[in-house]
Amino acid sequence: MSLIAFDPTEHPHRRRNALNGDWVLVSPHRTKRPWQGQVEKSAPDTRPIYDPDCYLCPGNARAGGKRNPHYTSTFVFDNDFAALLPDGPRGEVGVGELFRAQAETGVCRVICFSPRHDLTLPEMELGDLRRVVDVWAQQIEELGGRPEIGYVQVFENRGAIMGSSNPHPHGQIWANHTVPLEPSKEDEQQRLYFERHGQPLLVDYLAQELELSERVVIQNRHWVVVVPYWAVWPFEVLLLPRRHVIALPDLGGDERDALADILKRLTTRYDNLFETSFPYSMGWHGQPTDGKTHEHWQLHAHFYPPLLRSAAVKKFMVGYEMLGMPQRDITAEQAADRLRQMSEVHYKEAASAD
Ligand code: H2U
Ligand code: ZN
Repeated sequence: MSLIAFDPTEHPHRRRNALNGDWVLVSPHRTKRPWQGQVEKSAPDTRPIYDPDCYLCPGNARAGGKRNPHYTSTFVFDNDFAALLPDGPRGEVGVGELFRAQAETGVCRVICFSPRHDLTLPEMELGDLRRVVDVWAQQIEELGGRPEIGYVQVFENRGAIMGSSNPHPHGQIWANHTVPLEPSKEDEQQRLYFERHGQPLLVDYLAQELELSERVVIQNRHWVVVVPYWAVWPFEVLLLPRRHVIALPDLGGDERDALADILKRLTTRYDNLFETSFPYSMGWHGQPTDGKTHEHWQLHAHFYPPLLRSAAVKKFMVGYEMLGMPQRDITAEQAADRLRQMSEVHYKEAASAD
């Protein structure tokens, strides 16, 4: 046994994700090792306002053959290559205990955030971002209101390295009968915490993060962005409402405006980090849509960006992470500090003002 006191800024340790019960290995000493990899500059982003070959631009034909309307704001359509189908049979087959399968049904949709092919969330106007928030809420309400839909997952894949098929600003919705793995793990942890403390886990968590303030990145009147204590991805963040909100459709008008503001500020900081269109997968988690009220739930969004040191250096979940557990070198506190130092003027705008 070492006689030196444990210092989480120096010594390898593991942190527990209170929200899903997983653990992450943190190795702060490794950020001191020299980096000799190549640092590449990303190619400048020179997309046109309208691309005649884009499947998502207004008026264009999609891959499935249908044609988009000449939309001027947001546009939602059923995914032409949906992973879930609405009218399937229900049932379970099992050959003994080891070979089980359950039929799954659902709906997949695509949301175009803007008719403009060249924009990304940080480059959109606040009023247009507010419309995206309203569409998210309206879709969760509509799909979640169906008796056969138990969970509505809203998400965005941004950037080719996250598997986004198209640079046109868009997100997705997958709504299915059962609650998917990640929200169901969060449901369990939040339920257990609520049973023990009579308070939602994330409401208590945010109060403590605000008090400590070392992992808080930005905040406004209704929202706070933190790098969670248990972050796995280098610049992962959790976006939380200040008030107890169970589901996104419950947000009031002023909360939605404030959400547009914090989304723009966060994604601008992300882009400024490596002067690149910062890739990530983001998504919303709120209560299941089984018609019951789940008081233990607190609405939140996760942002999982893979970039580590530059536009070219990505974190991969390989080796020990696949076989053992996730691991990070830069600590959550260091990442929050880097994000706090970023400007809220988008680098492209700053360059054009020069
Ligand atoms: P991603 O960029 O996150 O992969 O989302 C794009 C989705 O859009 C993808 O699921 C769908 C793909 O199936 N899509 C259509 O439904 N129609 C098209 O014409 C192109 C892409
Ligand atoms: Zn387009």
